[in-house]
Amino acid sequence: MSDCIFCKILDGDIPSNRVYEDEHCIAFHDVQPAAPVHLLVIPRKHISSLDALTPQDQELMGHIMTRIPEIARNQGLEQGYRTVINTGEQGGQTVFHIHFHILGGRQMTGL
Ligand code: DGP
Repeated sequence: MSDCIFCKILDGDIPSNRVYEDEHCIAFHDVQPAAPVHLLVIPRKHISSLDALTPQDQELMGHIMTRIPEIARNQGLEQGYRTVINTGEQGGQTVFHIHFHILGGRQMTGL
């Protein structure tokens, strides 16, 4: 998607601080961190949001979910972390390329 910020990050057209990558996904630091450690994990495939998932994406989503603990551990989040997926405007989604937030490095409160 030519106008997608995260596709541009994937292509290297927008710089990012990558901490993980494989053939299906990458993880990088969020530019507006809401916690001492705030990472975003995104699939290489452009999928706009949870709402746009199809059955064909099941394996890809499972792959990302099973990589998250390893990514979090490698960033020192052995004490725990929060994962968030915002969906749609009212869900607080601002970038329409599906992404998993990983937040940690402090006590998470509320929801
Ligand atoms: P959300 O609100 O759930 O759609 O989260 C989008 C996140 O993406 C938000 O926390 C800020 C982050 N973000 C937006 N633009 C960039 C960027 O160019 N680089 C990085 N690293 N993060 C970005």
